[in-house]
Amino acid sequence: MRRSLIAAVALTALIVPAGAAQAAPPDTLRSAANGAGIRIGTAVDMSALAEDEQYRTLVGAEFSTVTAENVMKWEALEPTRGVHNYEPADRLVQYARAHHQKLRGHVLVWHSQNPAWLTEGDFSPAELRQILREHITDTVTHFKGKVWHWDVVNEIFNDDGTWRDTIWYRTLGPGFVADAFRWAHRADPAAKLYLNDYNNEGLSPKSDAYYALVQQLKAAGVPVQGYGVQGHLATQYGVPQTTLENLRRFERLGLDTAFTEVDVRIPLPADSAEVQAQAQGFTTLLQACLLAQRCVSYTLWGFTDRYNWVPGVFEGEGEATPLTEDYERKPAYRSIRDTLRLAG
Ligand code: 9MR
Repeated sequence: MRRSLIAAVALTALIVPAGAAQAAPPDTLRSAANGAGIRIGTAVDMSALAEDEQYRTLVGAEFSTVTAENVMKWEALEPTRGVHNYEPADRLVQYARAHHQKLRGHVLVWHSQNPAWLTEGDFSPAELRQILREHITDTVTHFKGKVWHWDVVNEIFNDDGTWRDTIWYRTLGPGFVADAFRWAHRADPAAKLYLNDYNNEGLSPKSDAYYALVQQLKAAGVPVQGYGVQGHLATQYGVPQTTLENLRRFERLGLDTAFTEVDVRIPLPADSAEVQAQAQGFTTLLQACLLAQRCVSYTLWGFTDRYNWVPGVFEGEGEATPLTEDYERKPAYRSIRDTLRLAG
């Protein structure tokens, strides 16, 4: 009796992500994801978390991992050179701990949302490399032990597989990627270090570029551990069909995989066919995660249309998340939940 109890506890510890089970109310994405053995996440808008009680409750109830939508980006962490503002990010760290959630760190090296002092600074290559090194070391050290995954480099390739022309590539050449992973690993050896991009779900020139890069990094002993697929879809473009095949080839190189920013935007006004297509978009990516061997998490880039980046960027498009502005569940919510349940 006692032995089987111990065995049951041990088994539960193996299949349920640690700390996730007790905090998951029934009939949530979180409880369904626990059963399926993956983490479910969302990007978090820190103003909404502070001001909107319903939002705050849902982040804790529905998700087992969180990502800062903006407050861990360089312009937020170091708006003035040498003056750091970790406070909003630290609030998310505390929230995540209180709700037994993992934290995805987003993002260390990107071409966007960098502080003006950096982009307008006219630094030499040696100075810029030193600045990047300090940024990565300081940031990863500050959050050491609190971050599950770091998105180390974000959106470094164009869709055709060529290097994106950024301040990093232009000034430092492609070697900044290996440097970034090495510096991050040195500062927190336990954090899993990820590449991250959009339009890299399926087999494509862009994902081929990542595949070749991972081969090179691995051959050089660079600590790269994850391939992050953002998963920003749009109903008018359909769903990439080769996602599972793509995840598997990265897993064969020894990487974990994760969906990091999933949403499915719709040209407005949305008709019912598009609402169904949206649900399908979410579940097709989720099924690829569930069928892959090492896909550890599926993160939504926001879970309610009340706070969402899409209308500000894509004119005439929106409603990209599984909950309405009033927190009502859409077909997408039910499809994600039911797909997770069936896998459990
Ligand atoms: O959702 C973020 C939005 O609030 C910011 O204004 C925007 C600035 O570029 O970044 C958005 O998040 C992006 C993420 O950091 C990286 N992948 C694309 C996301 C959507 O643009």
